[in-house]
Amino acid sequence: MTSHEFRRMKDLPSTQLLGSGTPMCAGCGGLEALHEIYDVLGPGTVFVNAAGCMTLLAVYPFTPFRGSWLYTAMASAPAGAQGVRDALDILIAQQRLPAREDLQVVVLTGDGSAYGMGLSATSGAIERDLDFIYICYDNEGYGNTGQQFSDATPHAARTATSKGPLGFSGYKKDLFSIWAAHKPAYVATVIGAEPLDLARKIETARQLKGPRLIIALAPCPPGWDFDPRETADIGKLAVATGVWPLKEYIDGKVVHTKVPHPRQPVEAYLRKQGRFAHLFEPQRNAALLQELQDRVDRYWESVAG
Ligand SMILES: Cc1ncc(C[n+]2csc(CCOP(=O)(O)OP(=O)(O)O)c2C)c(N)n1
Ligand code: SF4
Ligand SMILES: [Mg+2]
Repeated sequence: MTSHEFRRMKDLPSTQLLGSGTPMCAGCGGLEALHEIYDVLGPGTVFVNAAGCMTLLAVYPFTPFRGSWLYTAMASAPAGAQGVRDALDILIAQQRLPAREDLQVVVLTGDGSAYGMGLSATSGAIERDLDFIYICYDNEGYGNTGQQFSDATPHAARTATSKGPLGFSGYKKDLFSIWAAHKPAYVATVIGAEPLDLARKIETARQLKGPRLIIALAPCPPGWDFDPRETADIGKLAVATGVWPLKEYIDGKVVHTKVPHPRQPVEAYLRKQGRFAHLFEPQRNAALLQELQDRVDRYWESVAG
């Protein structure tokens, strides 16, 4: 989003901007990444959005973007993208739309859709070689409905639906590998706190055709329980500790674009977030902390060399 567009957004009365007048959270890491992504993609973008926090960005007929916005059910965004792509192709074929005015079709959903409810529709769209970019802002839970756990929630995190002494018993699904197994045009992980890495990947994705996925880890102050001022620091720690590997899949190969060396202890990342406070208080859970560190170490050992 350009500063001009952002000013335009702020100039709107809040009731027009966000319907209920409720602003999105300060320090939203998803919004930070989306600002940066839109700076590269630009106004020739049609967003196809499934229900989640970013849905608050559009209240008919307003959005803070210059392009268009289509809202779909949680499981259906890639199907919506297929319809938009088909309509554009037909208009171009019938010379009712000049090819130079073609638009980039971009699915924008949270992890609830991308890792879970929408995965079947996504798999079908990749299979059909749909020409679209899928942006998942991954706040590791159902943020909009109060941070219930999702398929992207990390092991041991406390959520509204995993409040026990050990937090979430499951493990974060590996969406990057699930997409890569479909052999699409492009898959990348990004984070708003590393804007140069992010911008290069969005530019790469923009120039390719076919199914392309961008997963942006999205530090979420209320869901992860930290001060909104810490969003960038926590994002950088996710990378520096090796918890969020920055990588891309292109031409059939996976490349790590930023290898943290030496890696900081995972604890430095966990300590900053209330959702992991039970690992430190009332007493330190050394075994669980070690398990979390071991998982990260094993990942980096498996990709070394
Ligand atoms: C089929 C369906 N189930 C549940 C909901 C209620 N709902 C709206 S937003 C949301 C959370 C979505 O989570 P995610 O995709 O991670 O986006 P976030 O809210 O975190 O931005 C849910 C469960 C819905 N809209 N549709
Ligand atoms: S709940 Fe989290 S993801 Fe949703 S708007 Fe707030 S900070 Fe952003
Ligand atoms: Mg989410």
